[in-house]
Amino acid sequence: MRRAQAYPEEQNNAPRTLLRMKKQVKEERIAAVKKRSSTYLKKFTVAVFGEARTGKSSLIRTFLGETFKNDYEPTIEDFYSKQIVYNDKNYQVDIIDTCGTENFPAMRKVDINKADAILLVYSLDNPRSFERLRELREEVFQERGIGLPVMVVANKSDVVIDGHALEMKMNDGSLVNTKYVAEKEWNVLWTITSAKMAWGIEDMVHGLIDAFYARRAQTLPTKGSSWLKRSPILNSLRRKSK
Ligand SMILES: Nc1nc2c(ncn2[C@@H]2O[C@H](COP(=O)(O)OP(=O)(O)OP(=O)(O)O)[C@@H](O)[C@H]2O)c(=O)[nH]1
Ligand SMILES: [Mg+2]
Repeated sequence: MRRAQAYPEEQNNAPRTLLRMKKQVKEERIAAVKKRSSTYLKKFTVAVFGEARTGKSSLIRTFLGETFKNDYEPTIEDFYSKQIVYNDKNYQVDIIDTCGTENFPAMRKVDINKADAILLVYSLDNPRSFERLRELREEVFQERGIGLPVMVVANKSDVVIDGHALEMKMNDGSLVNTKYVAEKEWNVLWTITSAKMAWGIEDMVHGLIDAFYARRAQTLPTKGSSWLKRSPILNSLRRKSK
């Protein structure tokens, strides 16, 4: 009986075809993992503090895509959530809006401990609102140390007439450059916004996310350290924070 014989070319191509198939399967697997990690929703919680009427709720509303309101309604405490895509990653940004009219230190402590990042808002037409941030920043540092990104937000930039607006006259009569004080003395981030004109709000949130991941990558041990090699959880955290 005659047996079907493979042609010599087919015999030679068989290992190559197998290799190609293996490569294809591997590529499909990598693509699936990449897709899964980009659709994975990272939760990011921001707590917003500052004096009454500085525009905390207005900033949040503008971030959520709502229309700006001229009328004022004091906040007790509110929670908001929005999903955003930033640098090909999906985030669920949870925001804690706090009360500026009353001082609730116990509530603030709880909020600080829930947060991945803090916004400290002052209004460019109210120097006292900037002075108040000094104490708030101190509370945050005492509670969470330097590991938590803090951003000072100069809101109501639409009411500012000239470039000297960042220099505010304080109660003691001194002229203070608020950006300089925030960045150099308090060691925090600083940004400028207008909730009314929807200026700078995306940059504010993106800046906080960047700072959060930069800090997290810094606080994790370096790749070469021996105990890290034994820690798959820390390794995967490092990969996620990139
Ligand atoms: N011109 C201008 N007005 C603003 C801006 N942001 C807020 N306001 C106004 O400032 C007032 C206070 O705004 P809110 O957002 O309620 O202030 P808040 O900081 O949440 O106040 P509390 O909830 O009491 O702590 C309102 O009348 C707003 O319309 C802004 O960027 N520009
Ligand atoms: Mg409010």
